[in-house]
Amino acid sequence: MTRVHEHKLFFALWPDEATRARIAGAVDAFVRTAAPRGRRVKTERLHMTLPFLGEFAELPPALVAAACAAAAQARAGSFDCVLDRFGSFARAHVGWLGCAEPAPALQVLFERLVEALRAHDCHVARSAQFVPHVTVLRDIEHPIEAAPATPVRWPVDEFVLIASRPSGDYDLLARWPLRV
Ligand code: 2AM
Repeated sequence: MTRVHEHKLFFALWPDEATRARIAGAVDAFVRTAAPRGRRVKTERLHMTLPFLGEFAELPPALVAAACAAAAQARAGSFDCVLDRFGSFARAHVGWLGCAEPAPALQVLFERLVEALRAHDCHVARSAQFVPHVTVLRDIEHPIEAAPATPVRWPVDEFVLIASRPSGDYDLLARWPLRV
């Protein structure tokens, strides 16, 4: 079957190399002990999804432009994101590393982006249920019982707009610094 909507557009937090390596290390340790079934997300693609703008047969240039204009207006400060627990979204068959207590500034960033996107007539998928997480496993067979992880401190000072290609590769279209 041919999949048509293979280009995705979404905002995200994009870890620096050191944070990326620490997340991968935490996943190594978790996989060694919990041995969950599933496909590991490649280290170079690990990210935290912020507002998701949709899936498309072709990326709409007008939407990309509107998303960039909205992002430029969304003011929020930098913060530390602490990733310290594993969990899963069983229905989506994904395992993740998330936050026991998400930084309030992360929620603020998400809400400011959603507000700015709406002001630019951009539809945001599932905007009411932001559960901060980094997906680390796909196609898991069973739910992962919530488990603490050795905390990974992720200093966050920017957010990015990503387009994913049919190949699964990500293009970083633009980045914005976090400052109030
Ligand atoms: P995830 O972070 O839980 O894996 C690119 O596909 C990113 O967008 C993924 O990281 C994925 O979530 C998220 N995503 C995919 N489809 C989505 C949808 N319909 N609504 C919200 N987020 C979605």
